[in-house]
Amino acid sequence: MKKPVARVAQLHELLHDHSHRYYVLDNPSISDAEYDDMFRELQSLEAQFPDLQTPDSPTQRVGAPPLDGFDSVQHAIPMLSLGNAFSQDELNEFDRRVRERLEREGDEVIYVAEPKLDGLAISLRYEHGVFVQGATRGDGRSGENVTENLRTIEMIPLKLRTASPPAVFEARGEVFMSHDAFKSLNASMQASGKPAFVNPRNAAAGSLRQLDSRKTAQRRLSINLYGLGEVIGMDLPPTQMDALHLLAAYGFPVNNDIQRCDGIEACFDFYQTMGQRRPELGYDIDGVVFKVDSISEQRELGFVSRAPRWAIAQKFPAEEAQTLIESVEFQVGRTGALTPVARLQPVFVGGVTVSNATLHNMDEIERKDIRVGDTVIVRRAGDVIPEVARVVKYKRKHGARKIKLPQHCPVCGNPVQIREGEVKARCTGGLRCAAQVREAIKHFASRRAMDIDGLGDKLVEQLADAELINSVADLYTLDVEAVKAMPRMGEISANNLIKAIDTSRRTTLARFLFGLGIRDIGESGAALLASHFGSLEAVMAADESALTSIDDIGPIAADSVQTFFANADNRAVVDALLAAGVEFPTTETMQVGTLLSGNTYVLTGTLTVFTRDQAKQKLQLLGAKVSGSVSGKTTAVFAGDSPGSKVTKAESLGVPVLDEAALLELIGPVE
Ligand code: D41
Repeated sequence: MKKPVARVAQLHELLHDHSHRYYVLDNPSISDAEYDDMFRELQSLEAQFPDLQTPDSPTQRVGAPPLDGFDSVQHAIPMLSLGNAFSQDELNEFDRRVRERLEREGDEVIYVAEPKLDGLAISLRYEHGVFVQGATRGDGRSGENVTENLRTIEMIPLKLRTASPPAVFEARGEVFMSHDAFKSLNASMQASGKPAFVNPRNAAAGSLRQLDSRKTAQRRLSINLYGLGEVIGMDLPPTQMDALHLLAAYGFPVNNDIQRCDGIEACFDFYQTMGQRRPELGYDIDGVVFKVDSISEQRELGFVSRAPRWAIAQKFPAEEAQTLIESVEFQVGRTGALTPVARLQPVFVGGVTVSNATLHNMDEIERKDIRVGDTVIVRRAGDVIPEVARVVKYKRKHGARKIKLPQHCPVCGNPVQIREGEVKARCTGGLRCAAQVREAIKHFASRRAMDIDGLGDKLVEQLADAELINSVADLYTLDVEAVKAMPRMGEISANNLIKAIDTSRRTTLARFLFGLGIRDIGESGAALLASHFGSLEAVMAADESALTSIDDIGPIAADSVQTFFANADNRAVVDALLAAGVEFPTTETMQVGTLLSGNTYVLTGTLTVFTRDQAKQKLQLLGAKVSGSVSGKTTAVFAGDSPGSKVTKAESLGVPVLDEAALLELIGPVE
């Protein structure tokens, strides 16, 4: 057996190496399970010998406590900005100036061509090979200290891959979000009723700005490095291409499409090729960057007003077009959010005809000073909804009208409200707003809520179109005849649906509360309310202090609960549901909050008798807390098959680890 010190060092080496192979080279050589085993071994050694836990340990990516704000960081060497070229002429002009200054009018300059990633510029600082600080570019002189957030990006090495690191090494690059990561992030934002990000760049910026690095860790950010900042204790590479190779050798991800181009013609070819390949890259680029390859030539050229004379960005033509705003309407979404949408004179932008464009919210309208009748620039970026980029002010006519937020919902007439600290206006109509009701019914019927088998989104739309359902309560008035009249509905499916609706009457208070679709109350919030209050009446009667006395229910969620039940329409729907026979078994309310209150459990691994969700619900019903992470406060960990690192953590903290049989004994089988 190796000494712990030696084994920890060896595990660092192995884990760094394998995570580099996996995330940077995209070429793993061991299985995830083997990786996890080593990771757990390291965690348990670190738990045994806390002195051996260092900031560059692979276990230290996530877990730093949330911050109150970001400190400002002075860049040792300013992060320069980039000049732009918008045409081939401007690019040729750049090349001419470079050759003139270098007194090389006769020959071609060697450039390096790089895709221009559409993200956020950042700097990563390593001291003696260890990652010590990460910062945003900010204004170029100083940015924000986002070290803990950057640390969670697996592509970033916590340690340089070299035996003899320089005293200081600063790498610079761009943090961005792939289209895949962006789509799945927005899907989950929308699923939990939060506004989606407008584009991957905003999503990347928002993710890097999280005060709680654990949130950043869930965001799947990417990074590419393209330059050096302060370097002390080693010779600088002689060319940009060498610098990129050095970055790659040190373990950093470097963009695959970077190319050396001899002369400006080759640069222009690169620009055109990248323009064509742009849709299939899987991430946004907004142009290409050309840099003089030779560092000594870069020095000779120097910079003017913070932009180097030796580099230029050639931007892709924006997919923009001019048109007229004919009117503005407010669309009502699932949570009642009102989104102003401009109806446009149809215009061709980036390959499609656009006749609607989002104005996002009232703040954006104000900021851009958009009015009805204005001539505007419409922008389309990738597969994002078209937006109004700006107003062509000199074309503004006398009659241009300011856009006013309606006081009442355009669909249901209930008052519109903007909550303090929020930008989105919302319809307060809740379950009685026709626009919200369809989404509400879909949510009510969904698997994790009332679990009505066979009632999919499409059928909800059809039933609502036929005006058979105007609220969730109407579901319980449906009969076979009515359902059978829907397109492609047979006798059997109709019968099955009615049966499924009938079955859903017997539910749990947690599912019912979740199914109501109260803002800010997700599945676990609903379970907490149910187990804490035990009855619907008690939840409806709860005041702010009663609600916020529950761990994990903050003032915003508490306000949402009160606002929901204060609405007479919502209360009428709840009454109608109860009158239709929706009920919660008494066993639930009797046991709640007593048997296991004060205990906190962690579930890990695959369970066989029930799913982890079922076990979690049951534990919560019995008054226990169920947490995602093991700490000294954990009562016990229940581990199913192939459990993760939580078991090691529990063992190192002396928290009991029990099996599924013990869990079954504690909470009984699922009914
Ligand atoms: O991909 C990029 N967004 C990118 C940005 C790049 N590939 N190279 C860059 N090079 C520079 C200089 C030449 C000044 C070192 C840049 C940027 N700057 C840059 N990004 C944001 C501001 C400047």
